[in-house]
Amino acid sequence: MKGLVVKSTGSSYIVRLDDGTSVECHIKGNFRIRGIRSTNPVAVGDYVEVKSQTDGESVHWIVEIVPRRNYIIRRSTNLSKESHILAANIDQVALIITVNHPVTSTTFIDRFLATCEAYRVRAILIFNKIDLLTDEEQAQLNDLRALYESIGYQTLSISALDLNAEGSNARSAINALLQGKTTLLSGNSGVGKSTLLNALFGQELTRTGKISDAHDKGMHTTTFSEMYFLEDQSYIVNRQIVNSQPGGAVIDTPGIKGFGTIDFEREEVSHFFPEIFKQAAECRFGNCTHTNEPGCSVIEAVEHGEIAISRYESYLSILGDCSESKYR
Ligand SMILES: Nc1nc2c(ncn2[C@@H]2O[C@H](COP(=O)(O)OP(=O)(O)OP(=O)(O)O)[C@@H](O)[C@H]2O)c(=O)[nH]1
Ligand SMILES: [Mg+2]
Ligand SMILES: [Zn+2]
Repeated sequence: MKGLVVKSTGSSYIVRLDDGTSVECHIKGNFRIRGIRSTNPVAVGDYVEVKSQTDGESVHWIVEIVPRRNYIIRRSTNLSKESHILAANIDQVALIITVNHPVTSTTFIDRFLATCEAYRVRAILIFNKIDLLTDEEQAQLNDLRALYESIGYQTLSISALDLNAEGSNARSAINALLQGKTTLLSGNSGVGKSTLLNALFGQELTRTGKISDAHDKGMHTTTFSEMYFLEDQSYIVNRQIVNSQPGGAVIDTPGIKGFGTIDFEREEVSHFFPEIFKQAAECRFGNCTHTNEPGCSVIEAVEHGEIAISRYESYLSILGDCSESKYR
């Protein structure tokens, strides 16, 4: 029977079968997918074929993965050869970012976004914990939002803790983003992914953790990936149903540290930075790497402030990965 992988702990998987029941499944040791070398051959969001052995104690095995519509994959660190599939068959990624407590670096954001571009998955930037911002951090947030909006990414700022408070516009903005879609929540540890999930559902579906006092970092509270289903929502105003929205699904995942890009060719990295790609059309040489070529129009745009330095530095850091992997 076929079913949807809704939870992955690394050693076992919960699959929601097409008949509505859920079973815990394992995979055989030699189960590998051609072409992808990852620590987890099966990911949340995968649609799979399950074989069950039911005489005596029942045992369930995932024996096949239905070809994926898409997936997002990352390397745990730049030097690691191991890669990890964050989720499969998703409509979009909501990257949760905090300007502080903890600090999300622009390198991390840009590596994540470049990966989404590479796998052609839409990414939305959700800046969380705005209730904690100092004036200076608020200004930083405004700059970041303006930067990413100018490149074409949708951004939102919220306080997950106050999401359901009276007068919060964030709730309806988030509902609109999520309805009818499968959304992967990702970001550094401690940015509030699980807090947002709980707020969306109005109950403690999953554990949240403290930020460490010493390092102002999250403590990797969520250790597995799980998909949660939003119910169809109907609002009743004056005894009339005014809006009926199709449900959607949200996948909470463990926080991640570095974001190593994988399998990018040097020549294609600029394709994953939309504003650099656009500018690159003006370069004199077709094979310009935009690193030190005289008269490079990308470098000029950086010098004139038309391309953000932080974005250009992220671009260079990914190019660095590419040459590193050649020598390994
Ligand atoms: N002040 C404030 N605190 C928040 C907000 N959102 C989350 N937090 C706090 O941040 C801490 C970490 O939140 P989590 O939801 O566990 O973070 P996470 O992203 O799921 O972390 P991992 O599971 O480790 O990846 C908790 O103490 C939350 O209460 C917010 O909007 N404002
Ligand atoms: Mg969490
Ligand atoms: Zn160039």
